[in-house]
Amino acid sequence: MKIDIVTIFPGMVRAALADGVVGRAIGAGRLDVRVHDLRDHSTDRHRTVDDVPFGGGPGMVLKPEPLFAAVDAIRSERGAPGAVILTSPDGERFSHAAAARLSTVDHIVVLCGRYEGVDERVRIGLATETLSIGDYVVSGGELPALVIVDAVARLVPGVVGDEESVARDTFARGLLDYPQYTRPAEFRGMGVPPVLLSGHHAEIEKWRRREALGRTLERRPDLLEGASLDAEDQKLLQALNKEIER
Ligand code: JFH
Repeated sequence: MKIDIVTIFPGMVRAALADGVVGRAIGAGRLDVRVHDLRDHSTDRHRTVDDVPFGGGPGMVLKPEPLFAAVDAIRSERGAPGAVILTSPDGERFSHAAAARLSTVDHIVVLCGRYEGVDERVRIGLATETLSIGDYVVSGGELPALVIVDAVARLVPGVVGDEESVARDTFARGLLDYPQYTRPAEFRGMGVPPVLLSGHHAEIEKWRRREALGRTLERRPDLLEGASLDAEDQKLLQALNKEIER
């Protein structure tokens, strides 16, 4: 998969992509990621990429010309992308489903805004979709772009070494995780649920399912609306509901 990221902070974006699962996938040639400095596509000697908003108001706005020029250059060097993503607080909410869809696109471009945002003509004439990572405001599009790239890249076959954990994420979507423990079996007076030390795999699976359902019921009951639960889960959930009522 080819990924191009356009930013005024290429160092920040490159540093974030250098380590971890994504960094390794880039090193192994499974992901072909390029980070582009937006200022390289400015045309004045000050490398200007922003200007004051028409109509007045606070802050600066990213000019359209450097962003269009950057994507033109990407198109001629790398071919036509299947998606051009703009990140913005007023975009459509990014989700695991959106990550799964984007993981099937063979070339994506992500545009990182800054300041108070980006000239609207970028959204209209350049971006194919505008995505938000959640209902809070961060200072620019770089962190949202990195979140999106990481979530998408994990779903590209071969990027995460352990394909089972990716499959489990997809399978468990709709439920929160069960609690995890590792050694030592006792730490600062806190133990580990005995079932996890018992070696009874069927019992362990049952306990984990119950914990996952219980946590979801308590913390994210909204997720249970869309979850597909078998008869066993329904029974567990009924019991957990009664426990909460008490
Ligand atoms: C970004 C930024 C302040 C002003 C809400 C009402 C007024 C933008 C580019 C995405 C998510 C972002 C994000 C993405 C791209 C950019 C900073 C500051 C305002 C905010 C707009 C610039 C922020 N999910 N959160 N933040 N900024 N607005």
